[in-house]
Amino acid sequence: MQDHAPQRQRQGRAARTRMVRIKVVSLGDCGVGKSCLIKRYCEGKFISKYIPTIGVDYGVKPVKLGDFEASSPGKRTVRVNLWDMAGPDDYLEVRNEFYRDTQGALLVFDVGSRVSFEALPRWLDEARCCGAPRDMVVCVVGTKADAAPASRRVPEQEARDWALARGLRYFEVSALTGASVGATFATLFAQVLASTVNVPQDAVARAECEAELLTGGAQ
Ligand SMILES: Nc1nc2c(ncn2[C@@H]2O[C@H](COP(=O)(O)OP(=O)(O)OP(=O)(O)O)[C@@H](O)[C@H]2O)c(=O)[nH]1
Ligand SMILES: [Mg+2]
Repeated sequence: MQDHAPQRQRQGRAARTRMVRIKVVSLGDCGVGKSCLIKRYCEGKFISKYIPTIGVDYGVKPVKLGDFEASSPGKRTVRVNLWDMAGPDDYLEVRNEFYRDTQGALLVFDVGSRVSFEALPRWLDEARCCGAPRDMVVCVVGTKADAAPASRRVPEQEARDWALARGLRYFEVSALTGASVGATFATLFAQVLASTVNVPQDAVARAECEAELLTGGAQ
């Protein structure tokens, strides 16, 4: 059947059908660096002053990833909806509203805080109890990797083993220097896309090695 809709309308419709949206949350104790990690990725900035998140912050980010390139004609656009959750217990009721339909999670601790590492199982439990899907992709992230070795409280190998034992990927990052921030997000997004919209595995592999695949602000 012939489509009589004006061209602009048809283009808008086509763009919408090519659009893929994914929902990602950040989890972890207060002060571990969730907001700084997201800010570094989205804006390429680092804020040294601690500004606790009140409840939850929201941002949306177009990304390009292998065959899924933002705004390029004929290719599919990925829009990532990022929900940055506050760590304190007081905000459980707020976080509770955001776990459903979540496809990806950054499970964050500070490599200089043993307590924040030991809290990780509780964060996974909270996500599951609050309705996060069973197949939600989780990346474990150790932050503040720039800190002096003497202040480290969680050896990298221990964190890597903890993640591996649960079938999860582990990244050690610094929002201060930007180290591994792009690769972390690229891997998470690629794994979510691979599990939800059949992105070829080679796109996942490329994303894992090439942080440059991401658009603006990524390091
Ligand atoms: N050196 C260093 N400091 C960091 C890094 N990431 C975060 N910080 C500092 O850690 C503090 C807390 O960072 P936030 O990102 O606000 O922590 P959060 O996890 O969002 O905390 P809540 O919102 O309270 O749950 C801030 O003073 C940051 O500057 C990092 O990679 N390196
Ligand atoms: Mg925060």
